[in-house]
Amino acid sequence: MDLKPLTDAIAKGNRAEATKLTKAALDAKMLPQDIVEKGLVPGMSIVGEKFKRNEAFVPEMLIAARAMKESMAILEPLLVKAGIKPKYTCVIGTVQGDLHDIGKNLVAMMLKGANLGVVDLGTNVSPQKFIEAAKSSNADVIALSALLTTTMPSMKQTVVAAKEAGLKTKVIIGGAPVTQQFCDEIGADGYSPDAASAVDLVLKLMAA
Ligand code: B1M
Repeated sequence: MDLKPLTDAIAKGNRAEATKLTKAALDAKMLPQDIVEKGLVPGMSIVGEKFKRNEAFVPEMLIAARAMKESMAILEPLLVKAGIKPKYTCVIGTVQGDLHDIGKNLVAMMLKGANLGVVDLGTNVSPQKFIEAAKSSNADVIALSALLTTTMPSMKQTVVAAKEAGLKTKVIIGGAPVTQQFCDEIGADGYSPDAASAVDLVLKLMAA
């Protein structure tokens, strides 16, 4: 079965069509992991690329992510049954003292859209909580979001805590006041300016 119409349905955020085509792909005996990798993920990539070029905005991403979520709800039990897990896991959260979560949620959605495992710790997350979650989920990446200049120091504290804990987990950072220069200053492993680029960054770090 050609998965291009499913990819297009995700990119357009057409939930009903995406659900129908996901079921049709299963009826056609396609493997759930192939439906995810070759049907759903490319749809989110299309939206992500448009977002980077300012051709799509937050609402379009939210709508596409919702369509992806509904298709994933059909596929997830089958993936679990088959013992298939995402290749990489990211722990994500907004740093201590900071309650902004709209950007962080977008990043989490794009990571899920790329079929990465996501442990979302929410907002106001202490360095210790990031480290504990990274250990318990055996995470490959810790992704930190901050929207306040006053909470950016918590990013540094988390980078230091990860090093002190001897974690091999990569720490990446983002959020409106965060820059590549700040990333270099605090010794984080990477910075991304937007949600779609966060996926590219994780995949680049994992490939290295
Ligand atoms: Co607040 N707020 N806010 N706020 N708020 C800002 C951030 C502010 C710039 C407004 C201003 O003064 N012009 C200012 C910060 C100034 C500064 O420090 N530089 C500010 C302030 C001061 C405050 C309070 C202190 C206000 C007060 O109480 N006096 C207070 C702090 C509360 C707290 O956190 N402790 C506060 C509260 C709030 C609300 C609760 C009312 C609400 C948050 C609701 C929520 O998130 N659930 C809120 C909002 C909505 C904003 C603005 C208006 C919008 C933020 C937003 O969601 N942007 C914001 C002003 C503005 O930006 N215009 C402002 C949309 C979002 C999609 O963008 O989060 O940047 P963003 O995410 C992007 C990228 O940055 C990137 O990807 C996303 C998508 O591309 N990204 C990552 C984000 N995280 C990433 C992580 C990564 C990678 C990329 O990991 C690797």
